[in-house]
Amino acid sequence: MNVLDTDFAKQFVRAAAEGWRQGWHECNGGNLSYRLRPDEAAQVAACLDPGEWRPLAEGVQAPGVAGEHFLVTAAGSFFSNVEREPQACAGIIEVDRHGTAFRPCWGFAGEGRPTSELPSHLLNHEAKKAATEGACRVVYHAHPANLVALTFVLPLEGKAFTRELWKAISECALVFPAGVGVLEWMNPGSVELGRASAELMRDHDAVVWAHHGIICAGSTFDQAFGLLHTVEKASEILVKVRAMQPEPRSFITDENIRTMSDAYGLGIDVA
Ligand code: 2HA
Ligand code: ZN
Repeated sequence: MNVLDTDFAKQFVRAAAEGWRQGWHECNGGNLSYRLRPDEAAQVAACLDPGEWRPLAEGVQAPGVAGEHFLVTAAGSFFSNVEREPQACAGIIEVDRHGTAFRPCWGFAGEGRPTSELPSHLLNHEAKKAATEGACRVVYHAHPANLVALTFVLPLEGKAFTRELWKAISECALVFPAGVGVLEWMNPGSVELGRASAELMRDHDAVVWAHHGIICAGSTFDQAFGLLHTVEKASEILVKVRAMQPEPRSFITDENIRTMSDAYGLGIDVA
């Protein structure tokens, strides 16, 4: 079956196009990856044309995703073009059986290569695959403006940052009861950023990158996209509230969050 006719590729293209329409992907900002199910890899096997093996990155090992196929955005590609030119803006890679190398198998038309954030994507996939018994398949990185603005004024610490988001709209505690992780500014595309994110991804589905953006994980495109959308919506509200009134008259209290946690079985420890 043609790669672009598959359900996973269609959903990939739709998520990228929608992220662009949300304004989260200036220039070549952001990247997206999907870990193919074995039946999906088999479905497209006839279209794959493997190239040379290349090392993942200096010292990077991801044995937890050895042998897996990923559909990923291409380095330098614009999300605004994914819908029009998916074969140039994305491609399929296969990770070798040791988890230390990859080879391009489809797409990346015109000398393309996988995203500069490939170490982050693969290390995050490895962490989430292990933490979710294989359920997690999507990793999505974007640059939403309100969230990035908040990283200039909120403490760059997961618990405190999460509390601010939970206090903004009820939806947050429901959508991410495990909270968000937060990292101070680190070099984009670096292995250190990938490793630090993957460490936090064991306990969270979203990690904020200060003065840069956010990386989210989910078992489906809707889940990863919806999580990112919810974090950004709460951030927009916080930015507006703080601009209007530094001391808001009311907000969602710890007691309110406890009530939601009990009502919906969220397992949140507000202490
Ligand atoms: O340019 O978003 O973090 C792609 C990126 C790097
Ligand atoms: Zn980025």
